[in-house]
Amino acid sequence: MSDDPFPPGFVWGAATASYQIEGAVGADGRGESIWDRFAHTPGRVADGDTGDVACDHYHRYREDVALMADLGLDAYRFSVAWPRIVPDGTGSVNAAGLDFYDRLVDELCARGIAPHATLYHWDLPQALEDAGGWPARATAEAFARYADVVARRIGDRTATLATINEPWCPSYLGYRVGVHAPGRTEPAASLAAAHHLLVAHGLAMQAIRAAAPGTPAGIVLNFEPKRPATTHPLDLEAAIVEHDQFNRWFLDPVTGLDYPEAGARAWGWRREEVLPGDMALAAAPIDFLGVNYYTSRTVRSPLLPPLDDAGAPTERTSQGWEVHPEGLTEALELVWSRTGDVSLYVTENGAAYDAADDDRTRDPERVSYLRRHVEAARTAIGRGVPLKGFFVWSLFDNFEWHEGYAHRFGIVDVDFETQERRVRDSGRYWASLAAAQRAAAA
Ligand code: IFM
Repeated sequence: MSDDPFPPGFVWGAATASYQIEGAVGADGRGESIWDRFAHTPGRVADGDTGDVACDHYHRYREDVALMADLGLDAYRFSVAWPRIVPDGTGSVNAAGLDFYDRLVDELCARGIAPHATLYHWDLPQALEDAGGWPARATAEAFARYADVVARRIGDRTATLATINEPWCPSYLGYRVGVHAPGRTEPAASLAAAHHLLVAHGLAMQAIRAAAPGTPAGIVLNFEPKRPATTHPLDLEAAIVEHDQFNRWFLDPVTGLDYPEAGARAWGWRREEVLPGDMALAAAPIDFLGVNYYTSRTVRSPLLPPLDDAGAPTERTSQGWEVHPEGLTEALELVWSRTGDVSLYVTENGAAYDAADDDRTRDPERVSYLRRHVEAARTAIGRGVPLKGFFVWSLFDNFEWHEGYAHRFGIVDVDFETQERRVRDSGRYWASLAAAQRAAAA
């Protein structure tokens, strides 16, 4: 591995999201979110887990920021819970909710940690879902108002503001496959949701520009390079369709291109919800694009007999996700091909591994995973990618959506009985990497 320093000013951070860590779901006027409803519906989340308490970060944010300072993080990426700010999605603004993020941002700034806020990391107010959810255009309009409120309050102190995190997940997993909230399995609604998430992004960009003109604003997308299983033309075709539907579906419109053709054709999409002006809205100029990367996927055409890959020597995390560090370089180069000089961040990268019974802070696999992905990011920079920072997912073990608390992503171990936090070896690795890189750049 190379010892070359990353570019001066490169940001080393850690990321979390509101519903995954905050808990305090009934505190201070917060409204119900689709994840509250979903998690409390029997059979939806493994072991009946919910985010009711999670890491109790809402009450412990001061200690948590102190821990970030101990780790020497340059930056912290968090998300704002929409139902804390506008509890029913469209009605009055909840001052106590805004106050919480105001205090959090102040605490971070006081400790010299740059706050990077995301406005939507999937906790839609339930009242908006009851009115149609993301398949309804009105949800995008409600989001713009919420973006304005948040940007006005904290945008003066945030290092960046991202509109939406991984729109593929709420649209595809939430409305097509139904494993995420709101648990709907409606293909047409899923495509409408995907489009309205981009409309919401565009409207929110306008709101942020007006309310916090000096704050870099952008969006966060997830990427998963697709490899055809064989050179059979049907495998090649299947990989292209998945690449379009996953990697290009949001990236292309955000960067001024149309929805990718092969993916749209395979979905039989009729574009009925695309109104004049929408594509220009989706392509609002951005200051940065966040890249979330975890894994790559080998694609086999459903028209060919399945391949028996049992026993293949593929390295996987405890969730079964393939470990493929080169895929991060590929994802960054793909994005760069569309974004040019726009700043990129790795806004999420990390892995779930089971904690050892004897010592929950020993996590050699996670250290190795992170080291190799940091190298992959370095390779991308060497090829010219304007990468400005790297946020590990996640600062804490947390609520991993429909998989509950079974999978641990934290560089800090959380005991969910006692709320004790203990820094793992990966946390120490991240701290020493950040410190060494800062020293080298000084
Ligand atoms: O936990 C999630 C996060 O909320 C979004 N990106 C992927 C992570 C791991 O699954």
